[in-house]
Amino acid sequence: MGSKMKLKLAIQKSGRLHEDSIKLLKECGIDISNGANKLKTEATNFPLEVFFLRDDDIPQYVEDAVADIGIVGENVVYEKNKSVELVEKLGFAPCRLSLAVSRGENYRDVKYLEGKKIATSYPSLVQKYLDEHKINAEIHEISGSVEIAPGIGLADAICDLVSSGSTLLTNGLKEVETILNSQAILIRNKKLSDPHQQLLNKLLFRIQAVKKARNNKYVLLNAPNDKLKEIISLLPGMKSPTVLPLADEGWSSVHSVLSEDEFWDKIEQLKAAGAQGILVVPIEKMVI
Ligand code: PRT
Ligand code: ZN
Repeated sequence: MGSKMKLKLAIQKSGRLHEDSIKLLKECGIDISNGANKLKTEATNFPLEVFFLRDDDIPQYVEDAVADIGIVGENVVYEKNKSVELVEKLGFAPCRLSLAVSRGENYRDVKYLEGKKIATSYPSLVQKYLDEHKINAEIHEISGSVEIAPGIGLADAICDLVSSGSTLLTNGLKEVETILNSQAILIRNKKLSDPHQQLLNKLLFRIQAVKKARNNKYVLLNAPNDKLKEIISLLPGMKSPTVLPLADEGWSSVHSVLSEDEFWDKIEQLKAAGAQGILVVPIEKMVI
């Protein structure tokens, strides 16, 4: 307790989640020195201690309260099935856990898998999926290079993470079922003390502001006054758009915020409605 109390965060030591985890902390205004071979480090401006671990070990560490919170892929959390709580989806490292078979196979539905051999690093998620679909198949657990298993006769199908799909493609495989959609998430120990929970709330407030900012853009445009009403009706803004008169009479400058998913549609509509000189600027933080 007191001023020395720190929140302990576990992140991946190296790999696909490492950089984005560090970047997120940075965008939350938290400075950590990231020494290459360090096991742990401390933030200089937030009561946070950061542990660098293999991603597979993070759920266990958080369950055991060696770390209070952790950043890890959903796929790992659900495969390990540890007793931890999801705090927040973080939006990076998106991928899916999918079943794939050789491209030449005549695959119709999951019944294809009955009596077959499936190679995977995710035996428990695959077993759960098979049980749900009442399929009996043999799971062959391997820790890496799962995608070569069908080609060398080790298995009839595989279940592995896919993002672009190019690994499947180059190995002559086709994706046939998705069993889980995954992204990086923040997890927490189930029994955090009140002071730890308060620190987590503080961190979470920042993370949410960063996430919102990433999903939104600040838009500035010029509008002829006779089209102003139509243009404003296209813009959501935080409350409502800001409208300022331009030196050029008959024109106004309009400022607003647009979310990433509706962005291109809106820009087209704004142009069609007579908007000119449209500027789009990234937002650093967004607190609503
Ligand atoms: O050393 P450590 O155990 O910590 O790391 P790791 O090697 O186990 O994990 P790492 O760094 O490879 O991945 C960490 C996390 O990133 C995973 O648990 C996922 O949550 C997430 N992630 C996102 C991915 C991918 N995308 C991904 N494409 N993890 C792995 N892949 C692999 C996949 O296994 C396959 O080999 O990439 C290949 C497929 O990619 P595409 O683009 O060809 O489809
Ligand atoms: Zn791992």
